[in-house]
Amino acid sequence: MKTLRTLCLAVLLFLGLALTVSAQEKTIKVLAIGNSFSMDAVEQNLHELGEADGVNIIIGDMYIGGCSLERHFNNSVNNTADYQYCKISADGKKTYTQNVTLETALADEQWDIVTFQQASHYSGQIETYEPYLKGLLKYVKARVPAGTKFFWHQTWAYAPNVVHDGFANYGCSQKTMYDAIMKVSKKICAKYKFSVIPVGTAVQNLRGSYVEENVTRDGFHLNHTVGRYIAACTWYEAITGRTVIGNSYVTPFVFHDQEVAAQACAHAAIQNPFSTSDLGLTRPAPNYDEAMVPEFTLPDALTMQNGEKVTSPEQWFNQRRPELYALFEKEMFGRAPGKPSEMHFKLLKQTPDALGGKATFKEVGIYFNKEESQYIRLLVIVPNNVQGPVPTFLGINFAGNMGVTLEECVTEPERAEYSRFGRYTPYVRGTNERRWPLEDILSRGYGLATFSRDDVDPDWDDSFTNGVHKLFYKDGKSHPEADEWGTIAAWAWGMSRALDYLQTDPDIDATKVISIGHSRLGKTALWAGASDQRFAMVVSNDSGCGGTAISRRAVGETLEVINNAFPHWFCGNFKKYIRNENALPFDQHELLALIAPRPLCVASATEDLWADPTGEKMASDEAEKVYEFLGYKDRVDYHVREGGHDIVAFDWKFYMDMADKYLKSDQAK
Ligand code: GTR
Repeated sequence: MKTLRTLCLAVLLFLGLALTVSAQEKTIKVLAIGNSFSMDAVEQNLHELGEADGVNIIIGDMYIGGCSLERHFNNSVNNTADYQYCKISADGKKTYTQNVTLETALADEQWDIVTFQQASHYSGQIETYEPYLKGLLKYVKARVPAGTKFFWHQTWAYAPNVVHDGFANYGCSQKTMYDAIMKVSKKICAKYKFSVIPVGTAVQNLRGSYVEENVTRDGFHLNHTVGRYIAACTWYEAITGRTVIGNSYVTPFVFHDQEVAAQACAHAAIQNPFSTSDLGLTRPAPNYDEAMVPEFTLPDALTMQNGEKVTSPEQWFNQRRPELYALFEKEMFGRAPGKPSEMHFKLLKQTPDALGGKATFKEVGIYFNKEESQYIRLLVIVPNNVQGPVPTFLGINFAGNMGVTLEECVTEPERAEYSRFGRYTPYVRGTNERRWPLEDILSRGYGLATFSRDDVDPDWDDSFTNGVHKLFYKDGKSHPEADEWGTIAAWAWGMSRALDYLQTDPDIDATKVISIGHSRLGKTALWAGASDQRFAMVVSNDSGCGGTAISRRAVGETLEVINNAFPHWFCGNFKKYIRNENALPFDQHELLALIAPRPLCVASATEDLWADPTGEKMASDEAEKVYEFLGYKDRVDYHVREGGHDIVAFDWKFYMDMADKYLKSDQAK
């Protein structure tokens, strides 16, 4: 597979060089008559790609949100001053002018190229084009130099779970939408002799690569990282005739693997604009063969970075632990802010006689700001037959609070509420019930608190525009820095905010709250436990790569695969370790050691090879050595269940036994 990929890149590089040789250095002036899709494509990266390649690009973008050809045409007829005009001048300076007419923008420069496009949801519907495009083109032609060329900006298909009414035009199918856009853009280009800027195909090529669906921020707009980058790459090749492959412009927050894929996919789209190309840029096949595990030396948890041995528990707690924690924070998960000063809680709903009278269900709003625009809806469930505050499991859920139980009283979010998440898959009541054996939990005297990961940060690479991150941007920034929090750190931060609330709830014994999670949320439970020592115990179920599996083994899921498939989970710095695990200043056993001396449960499943059970066991054994060094025996419990990737009552029994042992007596203190 690797060889195939190298071969593909070599061929592409050759084609690219062939173009480069014949290209002339010059200034190109391009005006887009567009909407938010042209904003995604030309208002960043494009000028910089040119600069890195010796081409000066002057850019104008005429923007009205969602603007269709019909509206552009009407604006031309009425000379309507409705546009935001973004201008990027020769020196790269960007200015925005409001209330501009098409006439003004067309007269602003001697444009070499003017581009047209249709509103994305109409792009594949030919009946929406005329007579508007014809009229608009006529209007533009009368106002630009005779030599001006006209290009068609091909828009792209939506993500499968987009919240956009226009997706229904294509039966809510990405493939149908893509095919329709291709058919129509081909027709339009032939009819008007437009050159095409095939961003729709470039994006679709990218979706077929290891970048997968990590292209849009809300299902239709491109994310600010690789999404916008590939659009600019495509524009660059289309308007300059020069290759983008190997272009040295490094855009912030797009990492090397993404750059390589984006350049190759844009380049292939130029060669083949109306259908996708298979570039062989797929995920590498996983290794499950012990004989193929690379040789490595595990970093010793009990040796300081300067080589000094840790000789006492004090030295662990005062020096080594803080040092290790800081390394994980900086290189893997990213630094999170503290408790927001405007945070407040509200009891939204209380059902005292749920589950046939066995439990009280509460839903609590944990609001992060005064405006209450961002909040966790925490579901708190406590047994009714127990006197006084109860020890409680706190874990994030995958499928919404209503997915945890069939109990009707749990609120179903309205569509508007989902919309704040952007893309969504509607929750289904009780869909994950088997993962939360409520009757067992309650009958053993435990409470359960849970919330949806969407509340803190929806789980896709939206370039940190839709979750809590935006509440904390300072100094004009709009993206976390390389050492600042990714999505897992944000979820863990959310766990701490939920614990802040639990500390105020008289039904909960907040000194006995257990951080629990399965899979990606098991990684989260570990980081929450490492970052917040108020958690009395930690449970990591089938957490695998980036959780309890040793990264250096590279069995099943690797750092290469996880960072490409989920670029948002870890911080920017973590990308340095892709195919470079030996450079990591730690490995995952040391993350587990950060939990010490609090009780820790780790679980694997026999068929969950993707999570590398052997590596998970190795990490817990290694972590146990630290516990023993600190004087605590039997506080790391590892079990492996028959079966696949899941968390079921069988696993919970281990967790509750462990909690009974340590939290129901006073040994945890
Ligand atoms: C997989 C991912 C794993 C694991 C899992 C999950 O696709 O590769 O790291 O976290 O998802 O969360 O279910």
